Amino acid sequence: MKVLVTGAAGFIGSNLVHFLHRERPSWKITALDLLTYAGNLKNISTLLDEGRVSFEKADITDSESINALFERDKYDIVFHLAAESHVDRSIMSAREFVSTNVMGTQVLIDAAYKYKVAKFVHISTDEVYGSLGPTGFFTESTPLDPTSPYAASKAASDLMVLSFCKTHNFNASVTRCTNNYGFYHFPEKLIPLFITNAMEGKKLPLYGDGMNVRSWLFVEDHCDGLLRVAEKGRAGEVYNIGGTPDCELPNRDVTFMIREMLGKSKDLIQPVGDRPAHDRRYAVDTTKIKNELGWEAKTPFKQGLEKTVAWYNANRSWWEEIKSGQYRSYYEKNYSNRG
Ligand code: NAD
Ligand code: TDX
Repeated sequence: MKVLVTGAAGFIGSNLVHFLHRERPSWKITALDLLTYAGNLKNISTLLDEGRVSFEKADITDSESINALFERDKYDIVFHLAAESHVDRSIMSAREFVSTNVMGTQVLIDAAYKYKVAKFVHISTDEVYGSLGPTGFFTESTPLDPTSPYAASKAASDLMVLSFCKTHNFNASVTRCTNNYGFYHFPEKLIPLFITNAMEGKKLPLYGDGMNVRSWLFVEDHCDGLLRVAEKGRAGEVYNIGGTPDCELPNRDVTFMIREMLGKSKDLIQPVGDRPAHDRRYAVDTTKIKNELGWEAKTPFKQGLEKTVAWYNANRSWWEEIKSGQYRSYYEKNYSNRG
């Protein structure tokens, strides 16, 4: 089986490459990534060094390179994760989000359709549904109502994929997961930022009242769901993927748990100005993937968070290098005007 993973040097993509290599050792995996600020080859370097996975540096918006690759390799399955993925960056500038997330997805599905890829898995997000009130869950038929430019670009790409299923009988499934956490997570998102800031004795900048709720999914559980969708998911269908029942928490509680696990004082928490149009709550109904594909999240939040904290403790050089580089200018820009 020939498999392409796009965004394979990013957080979820690199975890997926490790997972697929472990679970399906006979598969020939190509890891594709442009290596933007968020891509880091170190995430998959052990597999690359041992020649177990091959790497292609390519831009998914470059149709010539993408078509040449598909013509050469004739993939059976494509897992599409390459994206601009950070909401705060999309608020500063939306252009790259439309280019990569919308145009890049269109280039990939054109190539996958032309070169007869048997299965295309498009990795999307629960953010396309918008913001929930204090109760209820997003189901796969909840209308799309994205808030941020990031979420709008993901919604557009989902609809483009689903249109190919309807128009061309393209065999694609769309997955919409909740917030992931785990190893190799770029330290601009809440959990890795707060773990690493706490380790450095730096403030934990909590947006607004800290009561926005997210539903946390351990990245390995997510990878297991993606493999099931690739092998058994139905064409033209959307599958929500979410965490264990204890995973839905206000940011304030997640911050508290991180601080406690690292034995840091309450003074580290710093309330800062809110994100514009900050979605209040996300939570997904996962009945469909459970009933159809037998998938359920396995990792309780506290256990996953402990493993994640231990990983950041054991891999300081990985994140210290990121935080000392060009990422610093983004950090200063994002947090300097929040008061
Ligand atoms: P990430 O930002 O860590 O990784 C994205 C990767 O895509 C990076 O390695 C980057 O170099 C690569 N990339 C960006 N532009 C590219 C281009 N033009 N061509 C080729 N590669 C390019 O993101 P992530 O958190 O791993 O998210 C992966 C996917 O999952 C995204 O599609 C995202 O929307 C989705 N998702 C993420 C989460 C989450 O909690 N992290 C939740 C829901 C959905
Ligand atoms: O410094 C911070 N302080 C803070 O309070 C940061 C970075 C975030 N937050 C809050 C905002 C959110 O309520 O924490 C919550 C999580 O924020 P992010 O980690 O930026 O994630 P979110 O905006 O929820 O989006 C994530 O989940 C869905 C991913 O970044 C997306 O790629 C994914 O689609």
